[in-house]
Amino acid sequence: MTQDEMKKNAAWAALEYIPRNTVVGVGTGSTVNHFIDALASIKHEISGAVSSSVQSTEKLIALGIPVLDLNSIDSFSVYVDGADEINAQKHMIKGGGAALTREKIVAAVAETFICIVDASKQVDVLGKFPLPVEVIPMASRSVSGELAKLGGRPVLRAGVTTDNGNVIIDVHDLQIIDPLMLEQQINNIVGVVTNGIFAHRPANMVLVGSADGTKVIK
Ligand code: ABF
Repeated sequence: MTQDEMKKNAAWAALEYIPRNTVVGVGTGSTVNHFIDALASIKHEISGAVSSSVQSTEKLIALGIPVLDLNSIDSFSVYVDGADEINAQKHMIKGGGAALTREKIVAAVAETFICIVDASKQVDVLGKFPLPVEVIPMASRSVSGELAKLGGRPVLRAGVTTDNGNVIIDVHDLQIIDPLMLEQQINNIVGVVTNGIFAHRPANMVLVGSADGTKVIK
C-alpha cells in the first residue's frame, strides 16, 4: 500500500466522526484533500465548511460544499486536519503546506480536533521535520537571528508567500523536548505571526492510516 493510500484510509475513516447538520472545519494538505472528497459524499447532510486555506476553499467549492466565513458562526464541533509530525501527547508540527496560521485559528475555535495522518507522521520527539514559522516579511532577518539563538537553523522558504501575505522560515535541526514551552517562546519573538507547533491546542483524536487499516488514538 502506498503512503497516499494510507492517507486516504485515514481521511475516509474521519467521516464516521462528523456530526450531521453542522459546520465542519477543514484543514489543508494532501491527506485533507482525500477528506474533502469524502466530505463531498455527505455534502447534503452537513451545513457547510470553514476552511483553513485558499487551496482547500477552492476544492470545497468545486465539489459543491458551501464555505462559510469563520466570523459568521459562533462555534462548530469538529475540525479535521493533517500534520507533518505528531507525538504520543498529540502535539504536532504543522505548516509544511504554509497554511499554519489559518489552521491554528480554525483549530482554536473547534471543540474537537481530529488529526488524520499516515503512520510515517508518528514520532517520539518532534523536530526532525523543519518547524515552519510564519513571519511578517520585514522581520525575516531579525526573527531568523532569534530562532538561531533557540538552537535551530532557520532557512527562509524560497518563493513562498502565505495566504496572509507573509513569509515562512523553516527551522531545521531542532529536538523539541518541550513543545509547550517552545511554542510559547517562538510566539514571543516580535515579527512572528504563528509557529507550527500545535501543543497548546493538541489534537483530541488521531486517525492513523497504515497498511493494516486505520488505528484510532483517543
Ligand atoms: C497540513 O498539511 C499541514 O499543516 C501539514 O503541513 C500538511 C500535512 O501534509 P499532508 O497531508 O500533505 O501530508 O495539514
